[in-house]
Formats: sequence, C-alpha cells, structure tokens
Amino acid sequence: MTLDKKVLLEELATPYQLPTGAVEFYREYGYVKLKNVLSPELLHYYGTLITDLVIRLNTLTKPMEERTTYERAFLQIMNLWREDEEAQEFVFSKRLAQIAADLMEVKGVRLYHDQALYKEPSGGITPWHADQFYWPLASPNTVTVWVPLQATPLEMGPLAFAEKSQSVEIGRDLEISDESEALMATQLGQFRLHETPFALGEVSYHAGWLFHRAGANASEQARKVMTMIYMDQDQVISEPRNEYQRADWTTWLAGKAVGTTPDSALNPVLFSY
Ligand SMILES: O=C(O)CCC(=O)C(=O)O
Repeated sequence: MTLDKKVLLEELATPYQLPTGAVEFYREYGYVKLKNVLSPELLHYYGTLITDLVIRLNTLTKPMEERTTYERAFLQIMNLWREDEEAQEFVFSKRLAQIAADLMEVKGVRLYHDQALYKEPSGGITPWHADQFYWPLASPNTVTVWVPLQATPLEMGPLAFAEKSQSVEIGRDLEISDESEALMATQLGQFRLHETPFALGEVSYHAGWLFHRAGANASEQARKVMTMIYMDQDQVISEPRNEYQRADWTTWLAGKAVGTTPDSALNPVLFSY
C-alpha cells in the first residue's frame, strides 16, 4: 500500500466535526449541506475508480431522445461495494456513516444500498420525489448522503430540497415521474426551495421522506455523484406497499421477514457507538 492510499483510508475513517446547529437544522429542515467533508485528493482517487465502474457496468446506452424521463435523469449503478474492493472502502467510510448516525440521532447505521448517479451532458431533470416511497422500512430514520465527485454549479443539476417537506404526508404514493414533477411542483409551493451549487468536498444528507429534485445538466461534463443510503441500525422491515418496495425487499434486504431488522450480509452496520 502506498503512503498516499493510507492517508486516504485514514481520512475515510476520521470523524467529522459537525458544525454547531447541524443536527437541529437536519431535524427541522430534513436535509443539511456540509462543507469540506472529503478532500479533493480523496474525491479524485475514488471518483476515478467509481467512474471506471460506472462505464464498465452501465447498460443504458440508448440515445437521450428515446429515453423516459427517469432514464434521462441519470445513469444509475447500484451496490458498487459488491463489485470492487476499493469502492467498498469508500462506501464503508466510517466518517460518512457517523455523520448519518449523528444527524438521525441514532446509535448506529446500516447500509441500505449505495448508488452512483451520473447525469450525462444533456441529461434531463430529476423529478421531485421522496425516496422512502421505494423502501419497505417502518421508521422514517433513513438518510442519503449525496457526494458530488466534482464541484457542481447550478448548470450541472445539483440536488435541491423542498425544506421541511419530510413531515407532510403528501405525494407519498408517487414514483419518480413526470407526474411527480407536475404534482409536486404545485403542491410543494408551500415549502422554500433550497437550490445552491456544491463546492468540491461539500456533501448533503437528506431524509428519506424529504422531497428533492435536480435540474438538467446543461454543462459539457457529466455530473458525477456517489450516494449511500443509511438506515437506523434498528430499522424494521415493513410489508411492501407497492411493486417497487416488493422489488427492493428482495434485492436490497435479502427478502428478510417483515417485522425483523434488516441484518443480512447485504445491510452491514457501518458505524455504531
Ligand atoms: O442525483 C440526482 O439527480 C438525484 C439523487 C436522488 O434523488 C437521491 O440521491 O435520493
């Protein structure tokens, strides 16, 4: 192992000092953006290998004009940690997992799954949606870290949030679609939109029931993003409520019994106090 790699591994394991008020902000607003979480060197190293994996594993090659709205939004490659040992180092970062536990104010977190989300040049919008629509999980204690692998100006489609929308029970039966975009664009008028660029090293954490979207990528470069979805280590599997939850149940939770903790090898505890 080279010295540099050791430094990167140390960084992935080193606790991050949350700024004062971050936990309270997350609790109230349903998301938080945090600066200087990962160094440019680390993002360059793992970004390069994640991009190689995305290129190798991607199967969505049809032209933009033939794609659905969902397909235009991004290339989506899931559970990279099971494909590559170095991707696993990144996904299993204790630094990122501890932040998730601290924000949710829980003792520890498990991985639900990871995913790379690459919005290609000319890629379309990511419609308004709330992630937990897709997950057969009983408690709202779920959170996604969204890690841009480059600085992300507005023209690339940074993630944007409907502040405080995690606590209203509207649109919770909507998949990501033109319909969710149209309906939520009007319904979410009551919430303030937070849409700002991400500096290199900045990441966001958003709650499973928080509505969020992203603009189109009008730049000439891919908007490269890696994400990890965490759940409370004591999360409980609920009866699937739609076809997506049924598919997620078998794919990401190993089909473990409803009412039990998702503790199969697919959902390791990544950080616990
Ligand atoms: O990257 C995007 O455009 C959308 C990401 C998203 O919806 C998520 O990570 O939950």
